[in-house]
Amino acid sequence: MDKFKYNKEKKERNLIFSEIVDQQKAWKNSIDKLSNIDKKLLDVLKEHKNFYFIGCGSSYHTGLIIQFIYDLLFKKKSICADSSDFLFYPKKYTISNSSRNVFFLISRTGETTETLLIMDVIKKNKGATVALTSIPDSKLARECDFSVAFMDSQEKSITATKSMTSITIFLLNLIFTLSGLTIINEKISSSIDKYFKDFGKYFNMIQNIINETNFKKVIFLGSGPFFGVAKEAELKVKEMSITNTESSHPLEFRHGHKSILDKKTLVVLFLSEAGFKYELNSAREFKKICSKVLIICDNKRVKEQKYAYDYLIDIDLCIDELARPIFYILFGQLLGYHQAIRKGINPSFPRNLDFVVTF
Ligand code: F1P
Repeated sequence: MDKFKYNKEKKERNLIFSEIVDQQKAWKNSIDKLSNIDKKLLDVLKEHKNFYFIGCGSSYHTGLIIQFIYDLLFKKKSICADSSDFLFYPKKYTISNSSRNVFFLISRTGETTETLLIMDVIKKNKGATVALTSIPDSKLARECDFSVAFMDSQEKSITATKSMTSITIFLLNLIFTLSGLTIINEKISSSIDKYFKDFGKYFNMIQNIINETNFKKVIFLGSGPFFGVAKEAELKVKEMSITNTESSHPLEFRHGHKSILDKKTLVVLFLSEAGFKYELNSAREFKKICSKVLIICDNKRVKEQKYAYDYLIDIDLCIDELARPIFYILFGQLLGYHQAIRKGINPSFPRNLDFVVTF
């Protein structure tokens, strides 16, 4: 069978479906990793002066989410870069030459060329390197000072799903621990089973949305910590279903970009608390331009704002805004999955892509 084609008749569940469902177990194992972290690494992390989050593709999006939350909680600047930009412009990104720098190098495969190449650049700086990868014997894991391996998040699909969210939830827990907000970690852990109990509901809701309209474009909007979620959803739907996607901050999208909206466009808003009122008003505008609007939120007040959406998913966890991003990422994965199935494309093996991105 042509691995790029999805055989609807067989109604087989392809690889990536099981990897998406596996996230419930993988997230718990990820959180456990933090409680069993190498004592030497924990001391380095506690004594850190500057954090750097560097990676490519979905791994870069993890860095965007974590950087925003870290900077807000610690009231200081961390650095997030995609590996190629750090490689070409290291001076722009290295904020200080301190032995207390910590470079988190994020790579599901641990073999991505540009992420490996920056090791030489980083060695010219002081500081510790930490590999976050699903492959424990990868080149990156071998070359870094420390390595955290998310082995049960190893994937066979080219499209990264559970590997990205497992690393993200680990870093989220780490940041909340270092900032003394362990109560948020407890809420995250206690929410996982409740959240995945609704997986079937979410799976069917997204399937119905995708089957109702033959969307030609999907726009993902998110402010603050949700911008990285929007970028990840943009990539997942693009690579899984070969559909045109974009990501933006919600109000920024009104500055010219909204010209592309039409009846065949789905706008997905990952709603924040900070921008609540204005983001809903923007959604209302996009709905008026006859695009379909899906709002993902964790806020009961949204339901009555019927002018702002066509579809609403309230994850109903009543969780701190800074913990929500990890619970929003699934919806980009499910949109990509169902859009691919609708188009007869196998979401596990997108065309043009390789599992390991090397030169
Ligand atoms: C992983 C990655 C994925 C992306 C695509 C290509 O790179 O970029 O994030 O979705 O599947 O590979 P890495 O994390 O292994 O460096």
